[in-house]
Amino acid sequence: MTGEEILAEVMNAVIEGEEELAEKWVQEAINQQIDPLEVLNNGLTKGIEIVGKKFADGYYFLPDMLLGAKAMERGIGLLEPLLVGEKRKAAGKVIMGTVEGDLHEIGKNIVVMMLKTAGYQVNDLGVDVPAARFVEAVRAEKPQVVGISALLTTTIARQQEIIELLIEEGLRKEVKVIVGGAPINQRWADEIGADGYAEDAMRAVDLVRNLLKN
Ligand code: B1M
Repeated sequence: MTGEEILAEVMNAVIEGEEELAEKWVQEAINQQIDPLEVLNNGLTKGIEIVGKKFADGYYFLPDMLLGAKAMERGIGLLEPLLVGEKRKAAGKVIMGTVEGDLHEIGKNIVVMMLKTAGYQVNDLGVDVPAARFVEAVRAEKPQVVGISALLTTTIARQQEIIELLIEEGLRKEVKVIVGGAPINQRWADEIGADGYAEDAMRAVDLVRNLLKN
């Protein structure tokens, strides 16, 4: 089997929501020494994007989306140790979470994983995180960066709420704020006064690196 065929099987396992097949084919990709990032981007992520499209088009329902997410998470579980590698001295501290009312975590988890790979210490607050919890974590843990993920057009306003609360509490100058998630763009980031926006996990790492240089 070629690498491309294996990646297609990984993608199909996510589309079909087959956790065990996702594990089988990701393991096969690892055995064939396919770059783990390629398995993530051209196998698992491609699959979940198609799941999202089928949902938007009315062919898939919520349980199908959930099964796709579970298959993707199983695959990521196998890739994570290969991507994160050994622990190094922390390059900086980042707090990350998905906003209140939003349960989407796969993208945020990938950003967390990539930041750890790049040597950052990351405290992942999880999903459905209230603004006050972000602010409390900034106060208590003094990170250099706080990352806020949102995947729903109905929850992106929460990113702004967190920035406003940081201002109110006198903490805004203490921390850089980055935002991301499928509905987010640079214009929104500028509008709410974030320090940066990243379209994907690799760019999020570059963004953090650049912000901490200045
Ligand atoms: Co939902 N969902 N979902 N969902 N879901 C979307 C987002 C949607 C676009 C599907 C669609 O209609 N096509 C749609 C949102 C529409 C909108 O608001 N515009 C949607 C909807 C409507 C919903 C529900 C409301 C459905 C319902 O109940 N009727 C519901 C909401 C629940 C809630 O949150 N309160 C819901 C539920 C779910 C599941 C729970 C079933 C599941 C999530 C499971 C989980 O996360 N454990 C789910 C899934 C899987 C999806 C899709 C299919 C995939 C999301 C994903 O994981 N993508 C999604 C469709 C899609 O996005 N194409 C969809 C893969 C991931 C790698 O990409 O998350 O974009 P992404 O992350 C990227 C970048 O965005 C970026 O880097 C990541 C990696 O490269 N990034 C950052 C993300 N965060 C960042 C932070 C940063 C920087 C970069 O700095 C801080």
